[in-house]
Amino acid sequence: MTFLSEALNDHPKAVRSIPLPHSPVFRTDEAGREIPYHPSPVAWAGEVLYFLLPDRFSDGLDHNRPAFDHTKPPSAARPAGFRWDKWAQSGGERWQGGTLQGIASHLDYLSHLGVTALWIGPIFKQRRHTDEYHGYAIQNFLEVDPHFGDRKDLVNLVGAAHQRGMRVILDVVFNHSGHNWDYAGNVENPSYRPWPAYYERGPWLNADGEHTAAIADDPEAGVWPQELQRDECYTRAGQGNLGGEDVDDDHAEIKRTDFAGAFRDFNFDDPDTLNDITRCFKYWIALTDIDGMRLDTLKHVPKDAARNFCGAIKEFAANLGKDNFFLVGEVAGSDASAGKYLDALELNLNAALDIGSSRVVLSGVAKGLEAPSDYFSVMQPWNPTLGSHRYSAQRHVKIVDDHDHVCGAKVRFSCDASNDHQVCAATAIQLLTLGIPCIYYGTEQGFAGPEKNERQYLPDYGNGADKYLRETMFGAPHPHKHGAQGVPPSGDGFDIDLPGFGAFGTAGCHFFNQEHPVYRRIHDLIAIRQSYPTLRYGRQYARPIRNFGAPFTIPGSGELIAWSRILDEEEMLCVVNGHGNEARGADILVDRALNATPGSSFTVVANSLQSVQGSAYQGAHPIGSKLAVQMDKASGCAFVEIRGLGPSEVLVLTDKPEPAQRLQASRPASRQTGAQRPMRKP
Ligand SMILES: [Ca+2]
Repeated sequence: MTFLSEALNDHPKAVRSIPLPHSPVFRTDEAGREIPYHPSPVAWAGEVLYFLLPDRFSDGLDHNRPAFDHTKPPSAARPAGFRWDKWAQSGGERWQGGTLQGIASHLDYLSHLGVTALWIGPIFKQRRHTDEYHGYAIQNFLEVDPHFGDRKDLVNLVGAAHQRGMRVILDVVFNHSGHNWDYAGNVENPSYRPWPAYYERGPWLNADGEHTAAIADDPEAGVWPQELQRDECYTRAGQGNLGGEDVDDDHAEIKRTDFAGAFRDFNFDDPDTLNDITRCFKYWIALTDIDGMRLDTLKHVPKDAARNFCGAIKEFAANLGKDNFFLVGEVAGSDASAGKYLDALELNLNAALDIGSSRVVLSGVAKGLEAPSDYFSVMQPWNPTLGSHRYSAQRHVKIVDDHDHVCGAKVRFSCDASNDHQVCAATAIQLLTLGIPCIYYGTEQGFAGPEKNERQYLPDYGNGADKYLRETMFGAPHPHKHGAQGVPPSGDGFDIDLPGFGAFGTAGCHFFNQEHPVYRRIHDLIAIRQSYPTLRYGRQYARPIRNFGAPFTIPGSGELIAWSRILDEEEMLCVVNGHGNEARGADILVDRALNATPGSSFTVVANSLQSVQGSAYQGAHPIGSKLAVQMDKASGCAFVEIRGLGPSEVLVLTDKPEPAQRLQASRPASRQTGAQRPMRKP
């Protein structure tokens, strides 16, 4: 018997008594053959991540609903009697109904887009009486939340993803638990007590959120597994300030405070607590065969505890045959804090999410509001010496949008964008510069948020509410009822007084449209990234441009954004029009040493407008066209002439045009069968 077959139907109450495997055998098939755990990729720098919130992605029933027609105003897709305030209430306060089976039902949609790894928001069990649809308030660390399905659904989802060449990264929380108890005197959030002071724990919360002295054997009361029911597991320092940058002090307020929402901080001065919580997450690796984890709120975990957690997880995974198990950390607040954790945890942590100022700068550059040099200077420290690009390319997961926007306004990139595909300019920078790209669900459908004239009905719009980053893809007609009344399977009722939280203020229509112009552009940009190692592993150089014979310089905002990736003897030139309303052109500097031979040229291998228009494309620089490398006699610079690139459009060129078969040969077999629109060849 394998661990999987024994554990799938078990509901453990204690984590120490689970006989975790140390064998690389995941399961045995019907014939008794041993099937190994899924191996790790050689390099995560070659992956394309896609982040989704399981409550907001799909309930598996969207094939029964109409697709949203993006060529018509969203008002055409609003149910009768629609009210913005009720739509906003639905999005902020209710589970919408997404499931693990729903995610599985759209793996082909994701595979066709080019996604190679799914990052799934937390799927662990939340308190029944609350509506913590985001999943970051765990009540039972060894159960799947019933809103999402069960552990068999999760195992099946990971297996189905692996069959398509996709990996799965689970979002895990080990800084805190949910709001599972109150402080002595029935106080929910006492003010912060600095180290070493703390409070006494008060009553547990039962299934209805009422106080109870004992958990007894009630799986809905308090917290599970039982090892986490000891008082010493919790810091019990009350509610303090989550901000500040004293990330080096393991007893600083930002490490010890409960998290917003009365989520109780774990006390890692107690070594058993770290061992027990680590073992909970080893269990999920063994059970589900996942490929990596995204570590929530890592900045609030002491660095020693974080290093030990990551080391223990990596050792456990390596024993199962996952020798490059992926761990990416959320270190909120600043790029400097993220760098400190990367340095302190060394190779126990693969990467940090770029959610600090670099995310905001990337958006500004892509919208033509900031100079390209602002973004390339963010990456400059990654590339101080030849070879450091290899380090940087795998240590940063790049974000355009996510579910939190801990820095910047809490609205998606496409909100107030200049055109319907401007997000592709940002995604191109994300996909084609150093680092691991991560696309947030809905980006490929141009999710934006309510229009200006609609925001008057949304009193908390732009006011720090996360919900406007968390619309549903699947078009729930209605959300679940509040609390326990809405928990499947016994209380799977829907609240017909509220509309579902569909994108653009809609309900009842889905957004899985593979012909959407943003989806088609991103599809082709991912395909070109995956076809050329140079775009994944090459060195990176911001490229100066010039117009009308002026000196070459890195331009200001709203001009062409250009950079080269160089791998061995190949140079690839990436060009994005940073202007959202006007076409742009320029001479762009290229590498003279690589392209000095008379007759050298660059060949266009991706053209984002052609991705949408196909054979009808009549614009400049079609795929397959060549640009001669020219020499500027005065400066000695080599350059190419780019002209007439449309607003927010993207070009990719190479000086080593390859035989067409290279594009197919470099793509996994499963991707070829999933692709409905063949890659256009140079
Ligand atoms: Ca903490």
